[in-house]
Amino acid sequence: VAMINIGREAVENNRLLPYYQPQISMQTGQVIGFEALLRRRDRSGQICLPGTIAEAFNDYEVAEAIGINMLDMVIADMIDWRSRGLDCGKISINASAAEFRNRDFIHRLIDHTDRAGIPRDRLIIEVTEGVFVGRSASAANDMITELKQAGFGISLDDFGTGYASLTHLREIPVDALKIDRSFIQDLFGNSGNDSAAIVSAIIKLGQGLGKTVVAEGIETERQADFLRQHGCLAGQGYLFGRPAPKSSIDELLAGSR
Ligand code: G
Ligand code: G
Ligand code: NA
Ligand code: MN
Repeated sequence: VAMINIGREAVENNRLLPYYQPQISMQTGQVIGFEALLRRRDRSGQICLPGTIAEAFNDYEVAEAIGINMLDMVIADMIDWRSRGLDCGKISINASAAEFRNRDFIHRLIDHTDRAGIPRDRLIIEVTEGVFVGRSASAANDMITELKQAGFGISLDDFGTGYASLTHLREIPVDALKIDRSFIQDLFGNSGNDSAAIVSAIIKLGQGLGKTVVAEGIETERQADFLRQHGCLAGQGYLFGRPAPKSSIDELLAGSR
């Protein structure tokens, strides 16, 4: 009996969709882009809790199918925004380890963006360190280098929670570091002094390396103030906007035009 994979089922029934969360310039408060985040509808059309599809990524074939589906939808949305004269800025998409095992990934990205007439630097590929672990690590390094050479942006997600991240910073051409939200959320919490030291060090590290630093999971003005004072230029989090469906983003973009 074939195992039912909730991800495959969702792809086949067109029940996946991207939500978009704004990324903000911490200096001006302006939207500089969005992160596309995968969401799933249940049979009744309700949006399921994020995370209820996480285990689908354990099956590499399904993970790849989800990635293809997601890219199709995000590109279609970018085409629609452009056709309506709405500037969505840079769009970040999350890549899974499965996609890095297969060179179809880079071909697909180039094909989709070029056919849509979207400048490649409008798309940022977010990778976690999971991509660099295991047998295909050096292949993943090579593919990131190629993605960068092709003109796409590269962002290191959940920075600070993986391991050997500093080595990766020397080996792969990363444009941006995203400080993991656990550090931001603890800034004034139980080990706030430690988190503050870590956050300010990551910001300095990014500055020294000439990389954009994005703080994620910002929920309070107090956290935002700390980050601004320490020179963090970009932020993302509920304080600025929750992940939202395209229709809401349309309104946001039309309102700020
Ligand atoms: O918003 P949410 O709780 O669903 O995000 C949970 C995790 O899933 C995050 O780590 C995020 O990076 C990841 N994620 C969200 N969307 C995608 C996607 O389209 N592809 C992949 N591979 N991961 C995603
Ligand atoms: O790993 P990644 O950074 O892609 O994870 C993104 C996840 O973080 C998504 O599930 C998104 O819904 C969630 N998220 C975004 N902003 C906030 C926030 O301010 N607080 C919390 N708790 N989660 C957030
Ligand atoms: Na991400
Ligand atoms: Mn993250």
